[in-house]
Amino acid sequence: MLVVQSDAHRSHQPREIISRGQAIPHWEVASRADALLSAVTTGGHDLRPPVTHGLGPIEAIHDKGYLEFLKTAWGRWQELPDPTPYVHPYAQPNRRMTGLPTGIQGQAGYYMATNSAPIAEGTWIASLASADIALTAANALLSGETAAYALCRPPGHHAFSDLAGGFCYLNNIAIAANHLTQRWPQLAILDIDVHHGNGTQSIFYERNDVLFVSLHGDPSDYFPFFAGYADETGSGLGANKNLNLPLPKGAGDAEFLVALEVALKKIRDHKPGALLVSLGFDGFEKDPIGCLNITNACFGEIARRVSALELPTLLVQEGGYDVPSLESNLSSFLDGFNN
Ligand code: SP5
Ligand code: ZN
Repeated sequence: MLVVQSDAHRSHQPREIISRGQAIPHWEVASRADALLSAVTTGGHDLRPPVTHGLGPIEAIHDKGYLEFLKTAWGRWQELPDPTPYVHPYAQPNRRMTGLPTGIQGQAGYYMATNSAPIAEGTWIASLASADIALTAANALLSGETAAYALCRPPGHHAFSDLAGGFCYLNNIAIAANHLTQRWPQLAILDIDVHHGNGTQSIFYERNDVLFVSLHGDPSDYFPFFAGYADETGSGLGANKNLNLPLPKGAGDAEFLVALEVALKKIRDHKPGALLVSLGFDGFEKDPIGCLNITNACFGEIARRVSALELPTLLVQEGGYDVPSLESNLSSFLDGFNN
C-alpha cells in the first residue's frame, strides 16, 4: 500500500495535558508515529513524503480566525507575564457567554474545546504537515491508487472548523474528504477510533455529499461527552447522512463487528465513489485511555470487511495510545486490508 509520512510531527511534543484539574503526561506522543512507521517498514509498503498544498484546502474547512489563532497563539502566549511552555485554555465560552475576545488568554478558551489540545512552539508546523500528509495520500487515490495510508500526527477528528480539542488541531480527514469531492461527488467517512469523531461530524453535519458513520464508546460517560449519540443523524441537506453507533463500555470484537455491519450497510446505501477511514487503535483491549476490548486479530477482520466494499480507500491515522502494540495492530489492519 502507498503510505505518506514525514518527520515534521516531531516539532509537536507538548509534554502534558490537563486531566481532571491535574497536569498528566500527554498520551499523544511522538513515539506513536515511530511505532506505526515500523509496521509500514516491516510490511514492505511504499513510503512517500508529503507534498505541500498551502492553506487553500485547509481554509476550505477551517475558519480563518481559528487558523490565525493556531499560527500565532504560541508566540502571543510567550508575551504574557510568566509564560508557560504550552498554550492551555483557562476560561471557556458556554451556553450563556459566546463573545470573541481579542487577547490571547480569552482566545485560547474561545478556540480550544478541551484541556487536552495544548499548543507548543511547533504545533502549527506539525499540524500543517499532518494535513499535507492526508492531502498527499488523497491525491494518490486521484492518480489511481486503490488505497493509501496517511500516517498523520497530530490526529484530527476532534478538530472542528474553529476549535482544537482532544489532541487535534486541523481535521486531516475532513480536509482530505473535501478535496476528494472534486472527483467523487459522493463520499463516505467511517470513523473507528474509540472516541466519537465530533469534529468531523460537525463539519459535515449539514452536507449530503459526505456521509459520516462512527463507531465509538458510548459518550454518556466517555470523551467527547457532548456528541456521538445515536439521535444525531444530520440536519438540513445533511438529514440522514450521519450515523452514530455508540457501543457500551467494555464491548469486544463480537459487538464491534455487529455494529460494523450496520455501518457498512449504511455506507453501501449511500453509493460513495470513495471511502475515507478515521483509523484509531485506541479501541484496543490494552489501550490506556480506551473503553473497548478490541483484539489485534479483530483489526485485521475490520480491514477485510472494509476492503470488501471495493472502494478507493484513504486510511487516515487518528488515535491509539498503547505504544508497544501499535506496530502489531497496524500490521494486522494493513495485512487484512490487502487480503
Ligand atoms: C484522537 C484521539 O484519540 N483523541 C483522544 C482524546 C481523549 N482526550 C481525553 C484525555 C483524558 C485523559 N484522562 C484519562 C485518564 C485515564 N487513566
Ligand atoms: Zn481516540
